[in-house]
Amino acid sequence: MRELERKNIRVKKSGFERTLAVLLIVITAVPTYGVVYWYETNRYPVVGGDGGTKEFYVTAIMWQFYPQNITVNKGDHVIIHLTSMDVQHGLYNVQWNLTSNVFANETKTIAFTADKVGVFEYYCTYYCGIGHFDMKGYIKVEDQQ
Ligand SMILES: [Cu+2]
Repeated sequence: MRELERKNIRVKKSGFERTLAVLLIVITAVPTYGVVYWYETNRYPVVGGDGGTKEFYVTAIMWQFYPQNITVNKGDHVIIHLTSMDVQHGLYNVQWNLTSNVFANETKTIAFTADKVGVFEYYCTYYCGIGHFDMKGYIKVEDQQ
């Protein structure tokens, strides 16, 4: 091969080789992305709280909340510190009437008692770009009984 290159002879790659190269990239990239995405949206960074208190940091960034899912137990006092990484974002949840509004690099804290069991959605209330209407997060409240 090197000998051929030195003699300035072009080694042609077949279409099959190119297809194989692209396929290998796809085969390795897709699961990597999947694992990273799953990890980022499913870890529960409980940063504090003892007994009946659970405390979370939630980051709003175009156009997602990280972590997207948080899990608590019924009866927990939940504290959420919401931070925006880029532009203005809002937060609204109908079950506990949670409202918040954060500018870039601002953090605000909301708190409530998780007195209902189920999966509850909250969403961004401030138009922040094309993905705004899909910007949602979920609070899962589990019954301990
Ligand atoms: Cu938004």
